[in-house]
Amino acid sequence: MRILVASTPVGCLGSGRGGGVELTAAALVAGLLERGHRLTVLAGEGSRLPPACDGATLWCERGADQPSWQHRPRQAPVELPPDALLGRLWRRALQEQGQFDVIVNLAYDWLPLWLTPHTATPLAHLVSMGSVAEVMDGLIAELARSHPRHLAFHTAAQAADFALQDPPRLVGNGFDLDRYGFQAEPEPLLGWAGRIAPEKGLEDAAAVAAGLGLPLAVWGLEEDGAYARRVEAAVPAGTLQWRGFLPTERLQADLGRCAVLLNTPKWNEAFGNVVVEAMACGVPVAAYARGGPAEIVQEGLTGALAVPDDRASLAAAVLRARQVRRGDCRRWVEEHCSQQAFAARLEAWLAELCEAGAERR
Ligand code: HBI
Repeated sequence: MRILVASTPVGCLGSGRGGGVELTAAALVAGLLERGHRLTVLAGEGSRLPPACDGATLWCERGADQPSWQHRPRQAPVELPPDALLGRLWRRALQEQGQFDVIVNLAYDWLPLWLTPHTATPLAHLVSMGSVAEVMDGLIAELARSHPRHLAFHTAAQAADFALQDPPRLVGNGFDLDRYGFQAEPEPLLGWAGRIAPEKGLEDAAAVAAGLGLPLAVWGLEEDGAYARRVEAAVPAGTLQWRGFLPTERLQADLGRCAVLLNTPKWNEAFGNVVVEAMACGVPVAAYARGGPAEIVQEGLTGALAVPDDRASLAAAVLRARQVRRGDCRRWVEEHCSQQAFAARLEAWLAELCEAGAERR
């Protein structure tokens, strides 16, 4: 198929500002290229794709980032900044749609979803988050009724946030596992990775690490500096080791040295990429039983699940996770989250959508 992938209007690909959707975009493009499809990526100016995506065409548009829905009140209206990147991305997608069999949308935004009944080329929306805004909840519920084939989600926990009539199309996520090295022998070090912002719950991981007397290495883009300072002030000096936002190659080399990764989402994390990245390096995960991570962490096999927001439960989960065989973590990811498995699920979704479209015409 000739596939156009319209990216998120929050940051450009490779900046880290787009969060998990950047990894998803890379795996989606590389995985579908491997299956012989023709890929074009439409993204913000300055976007870069990893080498595995070299076979794809990259179109870039300039413009102002969309404000992230994660940092807006739930009742916030849809806003378009002056010179909006989102408007430019979708002007270009509509202009060029005739060249493509399907357009895959990765933006969690009103405009692309609203356009679904009005395009000649079918739009396929991979919803990247759980419920974060009422206006988006309403539009997703409406689309689930009128155009159910056009929606896919990463996990059942994420899809359960929305009023869907039919069982949701779940595509999980995918990773280029060649980029992650398995490390059999850990150091007495705990790990935490993610955007450093309140919805990610770093304060709980810091408290548990301090309680266990182990250092906590922290990777991720410091989105909220004041929050980071508050977390650091609440634990003994030396507990936290700030490692910054690292490109995958360096992240996985560091991450793999951890005994356990702690995952502490305070929101309904749609998937939880860092959980899979850690397991790909052989690192078991102690996670709150909430959102996507609760479907990825297999209790006793790849890690341990804790009662959400309960630090004592999380500490106990860390001790159970340390007993897990690290090879089982890597094997589970190879079986469920490889780029190849993800691309096969995506192809099935897109092919069915295109066939349905063909019938309708
Ligand atoms: N906000 N408006 C908007 N649009 C997006 O595409 C978007 C977002 N916030 C976060 C986000 N995408 C990605 O970080 C997801 O991977 C979570």
